[in-house]
Amino acid sequence: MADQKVYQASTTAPVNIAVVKYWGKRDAKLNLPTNSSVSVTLSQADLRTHTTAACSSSFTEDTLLLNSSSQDVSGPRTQACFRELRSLRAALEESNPSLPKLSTLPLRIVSENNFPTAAGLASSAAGFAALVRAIANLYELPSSPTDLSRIARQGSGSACRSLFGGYVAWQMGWKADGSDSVAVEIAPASHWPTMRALILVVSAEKKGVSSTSGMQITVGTSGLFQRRAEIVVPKHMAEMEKAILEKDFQAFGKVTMMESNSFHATCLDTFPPIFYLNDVSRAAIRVVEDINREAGKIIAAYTFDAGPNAVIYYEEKDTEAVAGVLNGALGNLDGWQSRNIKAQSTSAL
Ligand code: 2P0
Repeated sequence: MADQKVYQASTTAPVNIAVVKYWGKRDAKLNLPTNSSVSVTLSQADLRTHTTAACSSSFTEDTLLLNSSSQDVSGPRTQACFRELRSLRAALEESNPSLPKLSTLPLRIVSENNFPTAAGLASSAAGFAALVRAIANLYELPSSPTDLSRIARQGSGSACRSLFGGYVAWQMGWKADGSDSVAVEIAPASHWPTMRALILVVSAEKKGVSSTSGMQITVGTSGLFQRRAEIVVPKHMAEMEKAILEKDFQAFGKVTMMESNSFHATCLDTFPPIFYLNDVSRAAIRVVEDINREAGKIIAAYTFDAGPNAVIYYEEKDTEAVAGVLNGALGNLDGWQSRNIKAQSTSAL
């Protein structure tokens, strides 16, 4: 009788929120971006995907269960991740014939998010990062997080940044095969332990225009976009890395807000225009501006992704002046808090 043993490994990957935004692909198949980006990883205590990867000759086909619901694995992104990881395992098996032949066995992937779906957070980043690392652990691959980021990027661009905690850069790279388009750590979360994030849930509805299609319409139609990719982002990348290394919140906050504004300006400059911010989002921006005016310096920084929900960064010492005021102005705390880079959720609906 054939070996029907079930081999398995588990891991977690965190949610990341970009402070220099990825928007635009130069190669849609390999998910190669038109600009580099930087993200802050939120604490895994409350915001992470937990994934178990198993393989066995007793399984009949590759399967993926996300929050107990069966997902299609036949798409090119998931297939690219499976293919790359299997080929790395096959190379290991070839060089060490005593290893079990896992590379040919069907995979069973089970994933759970521990953050409320209602938070409206994009989960594809944590999802693909956890999927790739769980299979790499199952296959006992000697790959570094940066090696794995090259694979996770093919699942979803922003996923490459969730292979690290803390402050992470995705270097766009220049090569056509994408081998240099990888994530690297700028600093671990412990480098700036007082950083906090507040998530304002403006709407938990699914976004109207997906990131994948929205960014390609921007690339094809926006005149602002080219200037952003060639001039604005390289400047913001340098300023952001310096601000993080120097723990300079003034600089960090200014670049974070200008980046968000630049990204949403190119969305508006897309034809037809893409509107991700709504009236509540704009109200949140005004409250942050009031907070900073009152403080006489930048103590709060907003950023918005491909949807109306706000993420507000601030330092722990300013919790009352930032989170307290925002909660008072925009709604009731509905919250979850986490440890390192704290996340609180509040509903502004
Ligand atoms: C980011 N976003 O840097 C930017 C900011 C949204 C706005 O990465 O097509 O879901 O899977 O590579 O990674 C959303 O894009 O797109 C995103 P795909 P992804 O976080």
